[in-house]
Amino acid sequence: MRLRRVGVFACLLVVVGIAAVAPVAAQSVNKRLIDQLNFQLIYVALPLTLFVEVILIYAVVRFRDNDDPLPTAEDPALEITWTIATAIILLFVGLAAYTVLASPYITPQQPGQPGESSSGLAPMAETNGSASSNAVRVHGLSYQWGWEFEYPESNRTTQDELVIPANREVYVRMTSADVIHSLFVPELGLKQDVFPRRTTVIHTRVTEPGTYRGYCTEFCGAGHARMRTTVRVLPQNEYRQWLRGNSTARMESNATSATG
Ligand SMILES: [Cu+2]
Repeated sequence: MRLRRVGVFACLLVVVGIAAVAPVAAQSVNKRLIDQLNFQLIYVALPLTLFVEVILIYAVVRFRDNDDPLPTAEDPALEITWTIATAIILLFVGLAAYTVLASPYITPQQPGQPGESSSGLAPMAETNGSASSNAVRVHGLSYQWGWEFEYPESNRTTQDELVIPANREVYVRMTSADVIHSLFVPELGLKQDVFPRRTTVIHTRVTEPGTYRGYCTEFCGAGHARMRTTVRVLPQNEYRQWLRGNSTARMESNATSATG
């Protein structure tokens, strides 16, 4: 009777635990993939943890006052069962993780061969043959201690701010002017190291317009802690306006400086 009560309590804990870690709506495709994987793993891990804990507590209580313990009896059937059960669980974890890792969003095709892009923001070749032709491409140059982003569709460059449209495929091709940096945007599930004389790529599609914080997660010198980025995600029409508005402004300022 007491055991049944413990069982009911354990089931309640599982339900409450799963509800507590249930993912809220993800802001990008990348984040959704990562959240789904975490959720799947928790589905497996929570009941297993409770199962082990319940057996442990039961054994401690049940055999707490045993003056004459018996040696453990061999039970081949039981041993084979738990070996196979463990193998099935590990296989599930491996497959679930691999499916996410193999996604072109989580692991985009990286062009970063040494010497391929040795000149900073020089025009870069297409990353991915299968990428849709209307994907947005941005070039990012990291340095001690900041970011410069260049938008090939216009003349615009931004400092420490990446501006991208929502609901479009986005590729950010990045390189470093000096040491190793990285771009980490936790809320969007993005994290990619950036190397000098190499190109690495972030591939995403953000579903929720908004402003997200980005950090450098490779220790890159005295200013590392201050190396922050803002990712501003605009609705598509606002993004087009932003691109147009700025390129005009730049052309005007170029014309002014040319005549002045
Ligand atoms: Cu850095």
